Amino acid sequence: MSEKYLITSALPYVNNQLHIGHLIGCLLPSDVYARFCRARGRDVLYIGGSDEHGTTSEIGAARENMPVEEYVEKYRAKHLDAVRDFKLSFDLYGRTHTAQHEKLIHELFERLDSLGMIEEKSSMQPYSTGEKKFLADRYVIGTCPHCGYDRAYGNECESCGASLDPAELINPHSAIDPSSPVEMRETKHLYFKLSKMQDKLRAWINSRVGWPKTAIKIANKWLDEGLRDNPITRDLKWGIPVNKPGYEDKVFYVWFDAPWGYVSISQIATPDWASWWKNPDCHYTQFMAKDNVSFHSVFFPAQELAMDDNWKTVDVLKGQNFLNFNGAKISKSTGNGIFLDTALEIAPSDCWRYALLASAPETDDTDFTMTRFAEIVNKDLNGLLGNFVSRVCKLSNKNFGDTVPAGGAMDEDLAHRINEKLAELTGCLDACEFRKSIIALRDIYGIANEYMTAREPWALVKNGDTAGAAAVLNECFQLIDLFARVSAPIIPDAAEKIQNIFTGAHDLSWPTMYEHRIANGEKFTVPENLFTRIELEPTKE
Ligand code: B3M
Ligand code: ZN
Repeated sequence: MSEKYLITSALPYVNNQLHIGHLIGCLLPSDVYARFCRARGRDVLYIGGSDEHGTTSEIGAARENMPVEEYVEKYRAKHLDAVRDFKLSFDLYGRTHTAQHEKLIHELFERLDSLGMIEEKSSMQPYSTGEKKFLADRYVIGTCPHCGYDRAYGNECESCGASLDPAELINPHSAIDPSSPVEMRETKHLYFKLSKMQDKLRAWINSRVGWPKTAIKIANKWLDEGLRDNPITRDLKWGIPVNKPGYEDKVFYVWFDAPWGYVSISQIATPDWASWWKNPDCHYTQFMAKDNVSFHSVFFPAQELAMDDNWKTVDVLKGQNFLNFNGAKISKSTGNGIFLDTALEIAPSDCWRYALLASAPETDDTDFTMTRFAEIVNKDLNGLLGNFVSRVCKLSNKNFGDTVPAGGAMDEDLAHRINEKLAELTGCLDACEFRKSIIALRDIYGIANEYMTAREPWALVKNGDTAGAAAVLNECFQLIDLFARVSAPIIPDAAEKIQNIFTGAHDLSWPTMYEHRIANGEKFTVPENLFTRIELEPTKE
């Protein structure tokens, strides 16, 4: 039986158009890894979807003056377009507002409650006297006591970055109804007894390998500060109703339900879901941006471990740093960044996939610019890959017709150099180190180009060494076949086009060694250019 690989990508909130930060933060690395694992014959379950609950949906819907359900549908449709257009190969791109998800959350809550892991506590919470209801922290607006900014939220000030408690705000009022003042009143909430999980979680974290430094640091910071019980209910209407008497007006906190979306979406994706989720031998990798790391490294596994029901916890957590654009944060409200609905007007998805992976913010926050984008596409994809394929096919077609010219034994020196890089590329993809993977992939393209430049098949033809020219071109066709296989996880469209050059059926399985698979005399077609150069207008630079 082949090995089981569970791969999840963080579930983006459906409150905005996705941008290149989402793509490189979780969607793209997870897709490349899933494709790579499948190409190696692993049994993959690759899950993503929309995070539909939480205040961001409720506030967004109020802002656009539409019912939350409609608002969620509107943005989910845009996200689904991006999933299709950027060739994200999810087994299911699901959602959290489903009956299945609600059923699961209710069962899990009951389980935690029965184990004594849930506690009811009273606390002072912001209450809108005009609207006569409790407000989530994010719904309270007032003046920041630290910097004086008058539109600070109850949980944080976006001007000075201070994290706030709503009771600290000066002149607090409701975000929805600014005429309504807010005061602190007593109310009860349910808490998950996270503090009880301190030792178990510490041991669990210490047993993880292959996490990026940033992710380990975040998890350890929480543990070092001492885990505190945290409230898992909220005074909201939109969300999963709390299945406990006395909590009819409340819903579960979005971060209590969202990570379990990976499970409920898996349950909808396949009746066989437990062979990943309840299987200790399954290998589980999660992808997310660093602001999601604490929830995935502390809160979610703490719940899983607390239940003691053999839930699969994450083996490798890949938390990316942030991608900036032109030196500033990507943001819909400031308009800074490239959004996925318009990115394809600039270049096809393969170009974004490759250039973003080459710029993956794996060790630090990274700046991305259009100049950088154009340079990468023009040099690597158009130059090293596209031109090579095109030159080999054209030169061969001109001198030998539409069949692959006869070759002989594999060039040993070439094979040695290629195999070295192939091992490097395989190791990097296995470790989900995407920037390094792109360097190794580019090196493979580069070695092939050097080979052709050194052997000069056009000069051999000219000098009458037809057999010599044929042998070199044959080797180049074998390299083209290799390109398709090793490029497929990263640039799937181009890989498919390259594969279609040949009339024989050659799978895109991951190669362990460079091999000759293309038969002498196999028919081929000269493809259209695989890539076009990106010429930037001066204003876009
Ligand atoms: N929706 C945060 C975000 O969109 C959150 C991730 C949930 S993953 C289970 O960045
Ligand atoms: Zn402030």
